[in-house]
Amino acid sequence: MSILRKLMVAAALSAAMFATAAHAENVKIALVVKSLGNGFFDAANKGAQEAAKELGDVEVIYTGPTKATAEAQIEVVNALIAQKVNAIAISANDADALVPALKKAMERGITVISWDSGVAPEGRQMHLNPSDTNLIGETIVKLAADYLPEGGDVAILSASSTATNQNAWIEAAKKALPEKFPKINLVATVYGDDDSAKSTDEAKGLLKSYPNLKAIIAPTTVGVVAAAQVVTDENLIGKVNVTGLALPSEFKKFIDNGASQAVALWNPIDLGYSAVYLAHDLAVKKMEAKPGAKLPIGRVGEVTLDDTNSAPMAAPFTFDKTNIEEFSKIY
Ligand code: RAM
Repeated sequence: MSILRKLMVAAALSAAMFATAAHAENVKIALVVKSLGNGFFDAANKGAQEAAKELGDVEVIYTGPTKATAEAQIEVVNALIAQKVNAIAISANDADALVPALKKAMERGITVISWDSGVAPEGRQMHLNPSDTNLIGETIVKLAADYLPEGGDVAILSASSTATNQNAWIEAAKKALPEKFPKINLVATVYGDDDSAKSTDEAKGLLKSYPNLKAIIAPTTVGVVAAAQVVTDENLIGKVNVTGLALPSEFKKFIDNGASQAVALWNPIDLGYSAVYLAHDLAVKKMEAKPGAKLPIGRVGEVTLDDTNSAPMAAPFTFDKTNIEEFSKIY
């Protein structure tokens, strides 16, 4: 072999080795959730892992604190910065408190998006809403109103008092009440922090304080299960209807026993899938998140960013006794 040829072979070999090494270096995307141990986020992680497989060069790090607080999430974000992940996709426990830590991440070249529960625009490149905020707000009240033809007192059992998503939905619900549901009387809003024990206590408190309560609306998959269990245990089935946003696999038994007539939710697997897809495209393909931008989300379709760089994924579905069985097998 001539010297030139030897050199060429060596160059080709080292290029091939370099290519393999580069390929082995996966893009690390952290899917940061409000808290671990929540079935909704576990379902989102399923979709996230699916997106990682499909994209091929992605490793999804599923992480979050044990309690749904902003302070605990800040620690998680700082650890991810130290770990030099490529992207952070966060469902935030507070719109503002996370901003400094996420800004630091962006300054270090980390792509940051929020999904499910948003961060203020200065702390992220874009936000993926599950569905249109006004539509969710209206849906959760309608779910109660549909079964209260005479109207009556209802209360909201939310997640944490700083949760961006629940606060936005509650605000939208309150806006819809006087005009679209004038016979529905919202008597209280309480917070169970997406913690089963606290949500149970808060649901019990509502039933004690408001003996005429006709419905509990819980726009959280953790709170809605706790409230339905309390209504079941206190023999109030038929008197108090529990509704809100629920994961069919966790909630089917309460549709079956009559503690609830109907609940709603979007597909959480698709939401986790879409969040990873977007984080990947911004980090790797260098797509730009700007108002009007159309960004693909794989098999789920496409989103168009509004002037706050936010976009909804899809409309929520309603689950009742006719279809919850089928959905409970999926998520
Ligand atoms: C809980 C969380 C999550 C919310 C769902 C509906 O699991 O609060 O953020 O989107 O409920």
